[in-house]
Amino acid sequence: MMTVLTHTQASQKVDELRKKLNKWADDYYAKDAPVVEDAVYDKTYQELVELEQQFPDLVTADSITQRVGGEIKSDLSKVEHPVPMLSMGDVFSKEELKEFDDRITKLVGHPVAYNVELKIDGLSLSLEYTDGKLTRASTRGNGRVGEDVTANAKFIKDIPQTLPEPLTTEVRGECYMEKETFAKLNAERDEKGEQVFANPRNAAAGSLRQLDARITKKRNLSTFIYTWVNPPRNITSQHQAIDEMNRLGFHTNQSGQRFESMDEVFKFIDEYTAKRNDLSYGIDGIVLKVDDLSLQNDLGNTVKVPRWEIAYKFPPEEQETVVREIEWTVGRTGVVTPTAVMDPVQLAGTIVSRASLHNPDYLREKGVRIGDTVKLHKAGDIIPEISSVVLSKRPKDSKPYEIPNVCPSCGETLVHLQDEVALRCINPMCPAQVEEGIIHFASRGAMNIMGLGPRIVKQLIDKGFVNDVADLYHLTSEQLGQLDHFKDKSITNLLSSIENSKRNSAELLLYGLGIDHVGAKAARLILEKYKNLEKVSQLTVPELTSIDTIGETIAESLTAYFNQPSAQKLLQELRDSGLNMEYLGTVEEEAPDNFFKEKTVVLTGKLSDFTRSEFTKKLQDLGAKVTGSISKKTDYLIYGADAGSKKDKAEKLQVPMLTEKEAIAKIEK
Ligand code: 1X8
Repeated sequence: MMTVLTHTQASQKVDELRKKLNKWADDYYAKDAPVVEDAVYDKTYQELVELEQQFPDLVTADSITQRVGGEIKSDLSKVEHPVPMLSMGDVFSKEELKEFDDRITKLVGHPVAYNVELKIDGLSLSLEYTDGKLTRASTRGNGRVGEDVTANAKFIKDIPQTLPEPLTTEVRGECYMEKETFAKLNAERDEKGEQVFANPRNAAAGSLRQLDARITKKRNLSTFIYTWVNPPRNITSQHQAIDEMNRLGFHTNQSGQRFESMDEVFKFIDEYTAKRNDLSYGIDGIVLKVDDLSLQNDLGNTVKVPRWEIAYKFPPEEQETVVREIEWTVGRTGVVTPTAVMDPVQLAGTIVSRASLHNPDYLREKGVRIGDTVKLHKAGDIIPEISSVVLSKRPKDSKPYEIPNVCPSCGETLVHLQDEVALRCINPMCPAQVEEGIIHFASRGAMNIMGLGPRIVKQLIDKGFVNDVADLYHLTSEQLGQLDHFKDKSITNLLSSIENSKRNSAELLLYGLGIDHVGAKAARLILEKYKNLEKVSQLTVPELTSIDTIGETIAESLTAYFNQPSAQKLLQELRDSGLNMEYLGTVEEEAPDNFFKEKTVVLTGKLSDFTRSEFTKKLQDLGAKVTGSISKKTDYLIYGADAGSKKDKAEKLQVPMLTEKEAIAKIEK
């Protein structure tokens, strides 16, 4: 459906689309951390292209449609590409692919042969050789200027460092990470509590674009080389170029084929649409290239992309399956969360049988019923999510799903607290909550009791040894000896880690109590000010909110918690067991000497080189205090474009001012 927009509406819409796309492109290119699926990006981009075609006067030079790839923002040095690295036009259906072929046939005057290759899901890489030696490797960047990754490329095993002949030449291809390597890397990162990569492409980008090439070395990257920028004269076709590059020692993909008819091309597409999950590397489509190099040359480029090649992109991965059950689990704070349990299906490389339904509102909105066939996809390529119910497949006898009104663990009535979408069990003795609460208490960041993980906690509760966190401090080696596979060494280790935890600074204990809204940071701020946990347990809301950044929500939750006699009793038991109640102070790492150290700084206006939060973080790391409003205490105002009232106020108060560029110069000095 096409809606007709007025010029004003179109202008607003164009602005809105550009804003979104710029943000996404930045997440994708500069931070290697996409927030939307490619399909969503592509669809939004297409919408912008169409609007700009409809209203050509709205096209601006800086529109994202006028750029090749993303802008680059990184610490790696920049290199100019002798021949620009163009991106490629893309289509999403066989019809559009047929139109591409019709266009080519018409331009050339007769049907042509295509070399059809797999589109590798990685990042483009250029390799330059001088007299047969690898002298430069670079990423695409914005197409004209890329990033220098020469040092990194030395650590990619399948890139030849020297060629068998002293050629001075440039080849291009895709740098990628094998699916298995990616899975291992993410498992390791998860284990260490590091953020996992969203997909193999981001892992490859994050591993290649490293100032410290030793990191690249550890990541086991691979390449497929598919373009010869300046092939010798005897090479006259793309398929020959691939064969010859392979002979020179480059890793080339052997699945490509030369076809003379579109029917064969479509068969190839069907074959790989079915096979793509079985490959050891990710592909996101098929590339069609006019095989004859002199025809390629005749066809040339449009402003943005070559006329002689096009990518067909696979539809986003989606699967149908049947919902068999909706399971409810109780979290530490009593929030009860529904999960759909489905017949297992293969989805984008893994077998999936569960998807979170988040909360009752979400469940109602999706309208999922037991027995429903649903469409499943992966959000951010990783998290299984139900896209929709296939209503045409709903069983005749199906009934609307009824949200439970009692806790699946303790049977108490569930409630909606004011303004919350979540459903909660508010029974503090609820076994599921107790279990989650103890796991949290022992976790890293809280009391950090090594060896007290979920499996052990469950057994301790099931055997009746532990009913609350105070009981942990009465455990005996005789009791621990009754746990599965628990031997002498584990027993002494666990007992000594429990013993050691008694000496923790009190903010860890406060955080460990798992009071709703009282996170690690709030706990630290509160103890920093009031020093003693027993004192904290007696504080009033106004006393708590007098602390900068402690708001009503936290203060009310904390006072409500300690107003319960059971909480006071627990605290007393913990003290009687010898737990430290004092704030022992955390050792803050001191920032090195620099211009902004211990200065109070305000940011205003539109920044161009960083986001507001990046810039704030940078300044904080240098020991500056970044605040929101100008006062006489402000040392500097840093301003970007279109700065408004804050700049006026700073002028009035004669607060020194720096432009964004000046501030960056001071940081970098
Ligand atoms: C990008 C890619 C190309 C090929 C494979 N994978 C890619 N990601 C290929 O030519 N076989 S070409 C290309 C581009 O020109 N931007």
